[in-house]
Amino acid sequence: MRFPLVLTLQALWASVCQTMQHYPAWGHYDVCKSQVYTDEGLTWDYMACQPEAMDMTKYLKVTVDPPNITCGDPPETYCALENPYMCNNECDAENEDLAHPPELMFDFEGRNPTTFWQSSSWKKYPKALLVNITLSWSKTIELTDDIVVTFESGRPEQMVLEKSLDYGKTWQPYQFYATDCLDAFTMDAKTVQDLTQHTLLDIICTEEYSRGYVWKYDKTVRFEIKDRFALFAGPRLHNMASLYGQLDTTKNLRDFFTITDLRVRLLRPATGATMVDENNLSRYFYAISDIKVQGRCKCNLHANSCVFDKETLNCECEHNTTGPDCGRCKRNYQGRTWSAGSYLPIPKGTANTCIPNSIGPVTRVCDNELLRCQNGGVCLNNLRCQCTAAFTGLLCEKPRCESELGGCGGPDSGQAALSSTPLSTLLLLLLGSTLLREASYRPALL
Ligand SMILES: *[C@@H]1O[C@H](CO)[C@@H](O)[C@H](O)[C@H]1NC(C)=O
Ligand SMILES: *[C@@H]1O[C@H](CO)[C@@H](O)[C@H](O)[C@H]1NC(C)=O
Ligand SMILES: *[C@@H]1O[C@H](CO)[C@@H](O)[C@H](O)[C@H]1NC(C)=O
Ligand SMILES: *[C@@H]1O[C@H](CO)[C@@H](O)[C@H](O)[C@H]1NC(C)=O
Ligand SMILES: [Ca+2]
Repeated sequence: MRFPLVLTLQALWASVCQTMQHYPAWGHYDVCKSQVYTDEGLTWDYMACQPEAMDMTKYLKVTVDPPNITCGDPPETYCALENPYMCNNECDAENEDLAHPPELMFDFEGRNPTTFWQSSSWKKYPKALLVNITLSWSKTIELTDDIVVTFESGRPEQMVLEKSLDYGKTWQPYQFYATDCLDAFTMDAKTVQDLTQHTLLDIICTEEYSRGYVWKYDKTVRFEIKDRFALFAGPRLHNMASLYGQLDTTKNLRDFFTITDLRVRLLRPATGATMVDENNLSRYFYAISDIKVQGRCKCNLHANSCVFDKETLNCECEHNTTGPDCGRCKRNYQGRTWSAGSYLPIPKGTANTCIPNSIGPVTRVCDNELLRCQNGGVCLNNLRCQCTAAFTGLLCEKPRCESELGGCGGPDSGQAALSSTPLSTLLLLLLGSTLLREASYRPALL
């Protein structure tokens, strides 16, 4: 019996691996609950869930500081950075075709010519040309992809990307950008490739996106989210499970990718390789055609959708939670303290639902922190363990065959091989159900 079982195992494992590779929804946590048949009949099974990642620029409010730094009031003509005799860039706030308001950083791009926001020129040189572009969501969001700022002008020689986690009250730098990091910020130049799992949260200064005259062809400035994810999930992000596991247990890591606001601080415009031409300052300005921000509403794994209503984003909370981020229990559902859902165990996570007050002092059967359900069992609402098909008992401590007539059979039986082989939970589940189809099934006595 053992030999064919091993073959089945290998076949199963191969098909599990294939499913994981070809099934992009793996680990997406897109369902909050489902109906399941258990020993007690039809019940709800609650799972950790989160909204889809989306284009977050549709839901932001943009502020440019100082307020009158946007070009066109009064109208102005600009010259090209690489050619001071080419002066055909006109800005006039009164003329729709020649105006460059902030909204043009977030409109649909892909048309030709591009649409862009533009600042007035560096007329007050050598006084610094400082501009803040602040993006506010009034909602906590989690970044899922690189932030990409595309410049229509040359990329700035100095800039800082900042983030806020408290709706703009306090700001922390995310990344520094300069042609010369040491000179501009007294920081050593690094790239995201220099980071490791241990230094992932370091704030670096990079010269990658500010260099020299190549700007005509390379216009983007990035904040690399995916490269940071890859430190845990592997180069092609195929091991998202590992990343989710880390996010679950490390608050700092989770917070690093969480924001309510972003700020691009422009500190010095592109001047080219040469010195600043004081006779023709119309060559120096900032212009941005596009800013990309991909992310999802932070709902603490208690919602799979987030709606934009009355100009704000709100999680549609499940699991009897409430609040903009599902950050507390609903009234009358405070039977135990609120906690965020958990990505673990993979793939369905743990919902950590809020429970009614009336249940009174709850007798906790299981606990997710200590993972007391055994043999792959999952703790449901701290009230009971949901065991895999091969196990039973309050904490799934008993092999199911023990409660059947004749016990578990000899050491060569399939069940014995099963329980002595360390296998993933998933595999156990699959295998359990195939075995059960053959074995006669009897509900266990609790
Ligand atoms: C830009 O924001 C920073 C704080 O993030 C502030 O110190 C600075 O004064 C602002 N600059 C402008 C031009 O508003
Ligand atoms: C913006 O307004 C301030 C104060 O009103 C003024 O000092 C400054 O010159 C203005 N800047 C531009 C570019 O118009
Ligand atoms: C800048 O150069 C252009 C092209 O030669 C010229 O029309 C313009 O007057 C110059 N501006 C200044 C301030 O010299
Ligand atoms: C919330 O509470 C109601 C009433 O007890 C219950 O029917 C429902 O299933 C609960 N929902 C969740 C997600 O726990
Ligand atoms: Ca645009």
